[in-house]
Amino acid sequence: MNSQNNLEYSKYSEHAETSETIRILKEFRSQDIPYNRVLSSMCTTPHPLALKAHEMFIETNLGDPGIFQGTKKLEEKLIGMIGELLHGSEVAGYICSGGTEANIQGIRAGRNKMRDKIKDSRNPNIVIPKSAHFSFEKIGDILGVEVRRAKLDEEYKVDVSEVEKLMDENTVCLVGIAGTTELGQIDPIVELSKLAEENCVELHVDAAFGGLVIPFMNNPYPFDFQNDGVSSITIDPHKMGMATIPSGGILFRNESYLRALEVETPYLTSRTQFTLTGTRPGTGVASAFAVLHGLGFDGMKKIVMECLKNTRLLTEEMISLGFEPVIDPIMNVVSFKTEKAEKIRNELMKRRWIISSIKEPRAIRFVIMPHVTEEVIKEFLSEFRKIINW
Ligand code: 0PR
Repeated sequence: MNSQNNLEYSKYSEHAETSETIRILKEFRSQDIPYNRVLSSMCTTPHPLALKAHEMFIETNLGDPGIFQGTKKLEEKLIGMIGELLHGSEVAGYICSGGTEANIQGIRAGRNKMRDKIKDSRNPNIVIPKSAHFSFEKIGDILGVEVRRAKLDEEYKVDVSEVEKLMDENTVCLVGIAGTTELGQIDPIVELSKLAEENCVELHVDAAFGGLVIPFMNNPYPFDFQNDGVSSITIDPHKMGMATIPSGGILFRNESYLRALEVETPYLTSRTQFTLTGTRPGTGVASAFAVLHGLGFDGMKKIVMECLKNTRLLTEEMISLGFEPVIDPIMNVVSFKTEKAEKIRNELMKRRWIISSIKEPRAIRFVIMPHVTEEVIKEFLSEFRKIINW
């Protein structure tokens, strides 16, 4: 903040700690449940580097990149870094509000590029796995595309033969998920990519969660641009990237997808805009860059490995209590079968512990983020043991 701003704001910051305004803010904020009691969230406490960067970029607006030229360049650098992680050589994309917006833009670009190639341009459809995130419901509604849901196999991966059955001459895009919301499962992206290529349709990979987990695992599954059929990837720094909210990522194989999203912006410092929102914070860019650059590949790997270790710890303890995981955890998401899922969740909620439940199959679900340490898991389990004996 420059000195002029300091002068303007000084009257407000006087007695800030004791003022009525701050008291009210603290009162409401204290009603939120702290992350160390939340075992269901894909978001986490921002990394200290992210916090510092957020503060530095607090007033930036990438909706007007002619003003925030440095922030725009930083975004390009970050997209390049993520693109490299995702094995793309010509990637283009941007940092958005989250996985929902990234998925909307991925499908929108694919639809726009395919519009003139399908039989009936007014009736495009996409084929997604049954396990897809609910953001695809919104996509169907907003974009006017028919959403066809393919069945899963016994491991809860999309069944590629079912995807094939649902495709027709109006299919614009297939979707695969690298890290499903409920189970952390990875769809057979390699096979989906071949199918997309054979049929000349786009393939969007939703790696909102898994995109910043899989690359740091031992023997990572090839879910990214190394498959020639993959056109776009959702990858969210505000999940495992430990960036500040909002920070989502949409990356495309090349710039032609951005061109398919462009509208003219007559009076701004830039001539066109390919983003969904207009005004857009630079904090997500800065905080994501700070974490990825500051920690580097090795630092990220260390954090992911710790989360995977803690996931195994929780899984072993739950098995010893008689619970069976729906699938052997692949990443730091794990669900356990139980008919009493909702009851357990509600009982824990009363005690201010947050887990989630899923319906198919009925199970309780955990996401072992960096804030879910070994200590948190042990504390949780001691409370959990008390409530499962009814
Ligand atoms: N794609 C996948 C695979 C996701 O898991 C999610 C969100 C999205 C897209 C959408 O991302 P945004 O929420 O950033 O738009 N998955 C989490 C979920 O629905 C989001 C979440 C995060 C929910 C923190 C609760 C929470 O405390 O479970």
